[in-house]
Amino acid sequence: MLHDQNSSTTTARQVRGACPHDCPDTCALLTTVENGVATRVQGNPAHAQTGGVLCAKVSKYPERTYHAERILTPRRRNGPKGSGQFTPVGWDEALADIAARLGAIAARDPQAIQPYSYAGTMGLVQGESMDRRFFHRLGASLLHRSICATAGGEGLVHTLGGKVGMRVEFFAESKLILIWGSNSIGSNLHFWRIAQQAKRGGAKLVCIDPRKSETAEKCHEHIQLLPGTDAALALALMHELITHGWLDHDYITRHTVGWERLRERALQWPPERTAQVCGVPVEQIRQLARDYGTTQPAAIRLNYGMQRVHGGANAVRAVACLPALTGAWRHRAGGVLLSSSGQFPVDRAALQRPDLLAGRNPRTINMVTIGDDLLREASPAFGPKIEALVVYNSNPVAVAPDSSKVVQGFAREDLFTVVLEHFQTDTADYADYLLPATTQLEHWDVHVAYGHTDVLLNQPAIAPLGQARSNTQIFRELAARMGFTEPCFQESDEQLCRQAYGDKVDFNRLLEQGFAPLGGPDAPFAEGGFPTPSGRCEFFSERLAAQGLDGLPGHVPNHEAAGTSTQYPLAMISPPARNFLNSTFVNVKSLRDIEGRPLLEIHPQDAAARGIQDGSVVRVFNGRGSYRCHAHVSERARPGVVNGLGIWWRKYGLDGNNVNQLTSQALTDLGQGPTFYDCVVQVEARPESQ
Ligand SMILES: Nc1nc2c(c(=O)[nH]1)N[C@H]1C(S)=C(S)[C@@H](COP(=O)(O)OP(=O)(O)OC[C@H]3O[C@@H](n4cnc5c(=O)[nH]c(N)nc54)[C@H](O)[C@@H]3O)O[C@H]1N2
Ligand SMILES: Nc1nc2c(c(=O)[nH]1)N[C@H]1C(S)=C(S)[C@@H](COP(=O)(O)OP(=O)(O)OC[C@H]3O[C@@H](n4cnc5c(=O)[nH]c(N)nc54)[C@H](O)[C@@H]3O)O[C@H]1N2
Ligand code: SF4
Ligand SMILES: [Mo]
Repeated sequence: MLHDQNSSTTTARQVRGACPHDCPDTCALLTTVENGVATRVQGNPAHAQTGGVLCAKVSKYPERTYHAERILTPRRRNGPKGSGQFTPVGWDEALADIAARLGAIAARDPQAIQPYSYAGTMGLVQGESMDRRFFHRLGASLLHRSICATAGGEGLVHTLGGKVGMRVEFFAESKLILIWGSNSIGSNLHFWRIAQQAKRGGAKLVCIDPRKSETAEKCHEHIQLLPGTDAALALALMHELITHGWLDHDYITRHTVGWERLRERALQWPPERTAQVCGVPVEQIRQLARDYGTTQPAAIRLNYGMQRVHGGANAVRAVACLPALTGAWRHRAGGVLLSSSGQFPVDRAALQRPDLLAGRNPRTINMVTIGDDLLREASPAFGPKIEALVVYNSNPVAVAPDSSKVVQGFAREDLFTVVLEHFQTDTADYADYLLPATTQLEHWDVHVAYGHTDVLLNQPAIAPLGQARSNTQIFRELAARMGFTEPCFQESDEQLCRQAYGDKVDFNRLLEQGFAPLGGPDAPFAEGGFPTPSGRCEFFSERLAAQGLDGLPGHVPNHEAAGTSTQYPLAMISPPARNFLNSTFVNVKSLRDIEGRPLLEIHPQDAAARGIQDGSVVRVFNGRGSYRCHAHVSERARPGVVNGLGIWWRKYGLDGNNVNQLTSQALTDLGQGPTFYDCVVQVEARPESQ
């Protein structure tokens, strides 16, 4: 018999939580706990966005939590750097030594200490509270947390004014949905449920993606364009909207800026030119424009897959202009959604306490270029050499681009590395100290979402396993040992949860229900009111122009465009595998078994030209490195583009590496983001014995 969490008389109870993963859906969880053991993790049926359904990955959360390989005691390195050899050590000894080592570096220059974290948990408390306070107080270098979304984020800021857009639930009423740069079935499952509702209501679904993904094959139409050509496609759509008069002139006049200039730009992109650039049939572009220009309400679900290229921000800008041209925003089922996270009223200053910097202004390291930066010597421009790294909520050795540089950096004998983790990841292998962290079932947290607009609370379901401690607890204790006496280092996780939203969200409601909708208008920009400086949708951005940049969205070719190199004639993208979440879950056997082994999808024509058989071992290489894996000869890949699904742990690879051996540290047009999908390679048949 199951009882509510407030009942203490039974042995089985259900605890309300939130999925911590970097996924737009941020599901509400219900964890069944029997005799102190979490036996089942389910979707909370009371939460509309979750609808009682979780993805396959998080349904396996107990398997991950109670995994035999969980790190449950602190460990100290006892072999060469990177060997992954450790001996258990007590918490007191580990923390005292870490504090002493960091203290000695800080006495010379605290900027030689580098935090490195991302969204292993998206929780505001375990991800961006006590940790930030600690590093701010210390005066450590700051980190530009750019590895995912900064290009798209900047694109939105300079067009719509922020990470704002349609309410996801209203896509159900749309009559045309463009799923653009997103494999929703794999990485935004709960949006796909909504798109199915729309489909049943007669909506046409169009997928725009270089890969014939699980989602692309289930849409009515698939535009299989070359990577990094989305802005060109959006400009051609504008060209057709203009030449056919499919425009809402009233909306344009009242709620946009820069129309005349955008018009001139778009008229340079007739479908014939665009078809060449995008590598798709011209009629497909015309049809897409006709559909978009003549169907109301029309909605666009963008995802970050289309902004991991040189022109990622410009592409997002170009697409985000479309709904203002047709007046799609007038309908609650029209507009665009990339991320909703800008709508959450988080009190980050209270959580992160930047005031603890006390007037210091440390340098900022971009997490995308950690490979190069770990190898840099001290210089006036760079500042001190990085002497210590503290990694948590991230697995950079597997996920950061240009891995051979990253590995070389992590392998530095003179680098002191502390890793807070659940498992011995590729990054943990390089730790001097590996500290056991709690999972979402074992700690408090409070969440934003980027694919809906509900706040979620996560209450701990079980006690920490073994000697695991939460990130917050580890930073609290390090602070104490470093002599940081400010009262903010004593605050509990529950206090931090309450501070995140202050009085903006009813905490009692979160405690009782597990979630609380933010509210807000159904059709946010029906009457304009964009959060830009002009209050309008900015086709032309004065802010960009003032920086000497193009004020209009334009097609910015890839750093490494498909077909531009004879040596490396194929473009490679490396989108996520459905059963992993970035590099999380790769070590969960039931999920790894579904994915099988690291694969490179290659089109039958490209395979035949190279004598490559399905299932055989191939070598994929470019000037940065070489990676062997198995070929999957399949029309999931388009001609000229190969797909290296990610993100496998290096240690599961044939040669102990992964696809990031090939990706580059080059940055995007705005936001200094990564360009994982802007990469050229050559592929050759390579028998296993070689
Ligand atoms: N199962 C699963 N879910 C995930 C993740 C995961 O790893 N696995 N990752 C999470 C993370 S970190 C994020 S940021 C979110 C969003 O994650 P995204 O990385 O946006 O993931 P996808 O939705 O798979 O979108 C990627 C799609 O973009 C396509 N693509 C690649 N290059 C281009 C291009 O130039 N143009 C266009 N139009 N499409 C392109 C790829 O083929 C792929 O199908 O999802 C999250 N959800
Ligand atoms: N080639 C290629 N590379 C990519 C991408 C791609 O599409 N292709 N995608 C990029 C994108 S979009 C992203 S967002 C990044 C993601 O990169 P990361 O944010 O590094 O994501 P993960 O690989 O999932 O690693 C998160 C780690 O955090 C740990 N963790 C989870 N919860 C906690 C906790 O509470 N405490 C501590 N201490 N640890 C915890 C997990 O065990 C896991 O090992 O990768 C990027 N890299
Ligand atoms: S990973 Fe995404 S779909 Fe899966 S449970 Fe978490 S939020 Fe939901
Ligand atoms: Mo991401």
